[in-house]
Formats: sequence, structure tokens, C-alpha cells
Amino acid sequence: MPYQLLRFAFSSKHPEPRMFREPDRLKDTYDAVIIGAGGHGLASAYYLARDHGMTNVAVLDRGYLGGGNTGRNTAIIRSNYLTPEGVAFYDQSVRLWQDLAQDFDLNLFYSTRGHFTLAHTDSAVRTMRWRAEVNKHFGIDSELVGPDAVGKACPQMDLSCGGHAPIMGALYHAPGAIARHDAVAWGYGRGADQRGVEIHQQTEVLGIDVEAGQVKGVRTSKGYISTRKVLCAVAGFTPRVCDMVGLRTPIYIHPLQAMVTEPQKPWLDPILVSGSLHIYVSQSARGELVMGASLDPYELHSTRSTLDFVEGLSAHMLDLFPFLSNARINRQWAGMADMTPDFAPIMGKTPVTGFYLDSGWGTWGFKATPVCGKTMSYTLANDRNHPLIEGFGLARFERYELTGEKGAASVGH
Ligand code: PYC
Repeated sequence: MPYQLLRFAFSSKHPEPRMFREPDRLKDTYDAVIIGAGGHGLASAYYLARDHGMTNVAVLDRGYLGGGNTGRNTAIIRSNYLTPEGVAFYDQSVRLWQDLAQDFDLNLFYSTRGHFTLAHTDSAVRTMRWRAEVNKHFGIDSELVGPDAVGKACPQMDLSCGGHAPIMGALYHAPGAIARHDAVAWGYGRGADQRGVEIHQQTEVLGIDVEAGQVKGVRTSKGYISTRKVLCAVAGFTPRVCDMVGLRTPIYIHPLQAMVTEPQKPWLDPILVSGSLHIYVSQSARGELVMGASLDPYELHSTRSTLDFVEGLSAHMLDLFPFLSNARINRQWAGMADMTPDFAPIMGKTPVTGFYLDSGWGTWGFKATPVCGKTMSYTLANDRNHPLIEGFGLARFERYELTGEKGAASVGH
């Protein structure tokens, strides 16, 4: 690196512009406390301030901004879900995504690529047809296509998958997109901060005080806060925070791993998903192939990566793309996914007055970031569930009225 550049980098005359302030202490009281400085928590803070005029808000995180699942996912955005509740919700999210870079004045590298969910069996073709019909009914651009359309969009693919899992068709969803995930957290964080919200990193929540069924305050590693509204937006830690208010959820935690190759020249335009091969892949603006697979098949509170994962995913990638046999893996990582029995989220008010949940995101929290911010900020500000989240309440499990979304998962989990 040239010496002049190094001097510039370390000079105090040219401090790096900060995306948000770092307040040195907590206030005694906030109108709302948001636990979790990931995309969902920050988006909720942003819209609380921007749309509802609530700015006396603290976002707390025991780690750093965007250090949880926001920075650990494969950044796929789509709305080709299976249930009417899911389709309407994610459709709203995709619409919000499309204007987000303008809202933030920040390049999110939002890139519409088209999204193919490959079907290798008769039953998978049936499910894709079902999803296409539900999607079309709600005005979502999805259709069942044949193997020829897949081959045309991705000529490098071995459509026979080595002869053992030939592609029979696919669900094609033109609005499918990717975005740069860390920039999303920065955009929401900066926007919230500019409107007066405080972001406190390295601030752990140790307990939540509830009196007569109403939230009263939050005990943290940096002191006590009194507040009557707390939003829990902590994928991977939801059961732990719910314990603090005596609430039980059916959420269980599984690791979800991902990896990227070294950058390659651009060759893969669409996003590809195969349930039978348990893979999803896209090529980032940097040229890396960003890939993931199913959940690890055991409950675990851990973000460790495994060699098993790299070997299994690589083998299945080679079924589709044998020419990648010399590709090198650059990085791998893991997140912790809040899984629910019906694969739909748990959102909104809870039996504890002033305690709100934005949880149960399983493997699809990233794409929901903007709509979660919109709907949760409305719910907190009005103490009334937003109409778009009516199907996602915690009470549905007591009533056995599930919102079965498993068929819309990218891969079998
Ligand atoms: O829902 O599209 C998705 C997805 C991709 C990776 C994990 N979930």
C-alpha cells in the first residue's frame, strides 16, 4: 500500500465519517426500548421515528450493529410464498425494498435477478404449480416454467444433475433479488440515529421488569431504563428474552450455515434454489458465489461453522455445475435461526402489556426487514397489531390455527 495512503488512513485530520453516534450513557427513561440492533430492530426504530414521531427510543445490542443474522444470511429477497398471509406480507416488503436505497441515500446494491426454484420430482412440480397459482391470485409475478427456460437463463447448468435428479421444471419469480445486507443495517441505523434514536452497542439486557402484567423497565449491563414498551427483535435469542417476562413460545433454535467462493467473473445472473439438492446460490456484485443449504439438523445455540457443511453443499453444487470443481471457498459462517412449528413468524402484541415480539423468522428474516420495521413500528406506536401481521400472532399455537408456510421454504429443512 502506498505510504501516502497509509498516512491518510491513520491521520486524525481525516476521521472516517461515522454512520451513527455512539452515546456514552443510557438515559433513565425511553418511550420504547428495542432489543436487537439487527435489521428488524433498526428498521422498527427508523419507522417509529420517521412515520410515528417516536424518537425517544433506545436500540440495545449486546454485540454490534448487524452482527447477528442480518450480517449472516444469503441476502435473498422474494415474495413467492404459499399462504395468503405470507404472500401479502412479503409482497409489501419487496415493494419497500425497491425504494430503500433512495430513502437512505445509500447504495444497497439491490439487484433484481429473477429467482428459480427448481423441481426435480413430480411432487415438487405440483408444489411449484400450487405456489404459482396462489402467487398469481395475489398479483405476484410467478409462473411454472419448463427445463428449457431454466437452461436458457443459466446455460452453464447441467439440467440432468449428473443423471440422477433431472430438472423437470421450476417456479420462476421475476422480482427475486439480492441486496448488500450490512448496508441495510447501516442505512436503517443511520436513518434512525439522524432522527434522534439512540443505538447502544455492547449493552446486554439482563432482565425485564413487569408489574401487574405491564412492562416497567429493562435491566442492562449499563444500568436501568424505565420504559413501558419493549420490542424483542433478537433472532436466535428469542426464548431467552421471553423467559425474562415469563412468556413461552414454541420457538426452537437451529444453526443455518452459508459460504462464499472466491470472486469469479460474472456468469450467474438468476438466483437458483433446489429443494431436492438442498442448495441456494446467487452471484454477488463482488463476483462471489453466495451459497447456503438446509438448517443443521439439530438444535444448537452456536454460530460455529463445520467442514461437513462445506463438503455436503459443495457436492450438491457440483451436481448442478460440474465446472466448479476447482472453485475455492473463501469464507463460511453460521447464524442462529428461530424456527416455529409452522414456519411462519411470531409477531405483534403478547399477553404481557408493552412487550412485543418480532420473532420466529426461521430462514427468511432478511427479506422481511422493511415490512417488519413498518408493521412493528405501527404496532408499538398504536399498541394495536398492524393488519398485515394478523396471521402471525403467538396465540395461534394455542388455538391450533397454524399459518403453514413450510412449502415456501427454499430448501427442505
Ligand atoms: O427464503 O429465500 C429464502 C432463503 C434463502 C436462504 C435462506 N432462506
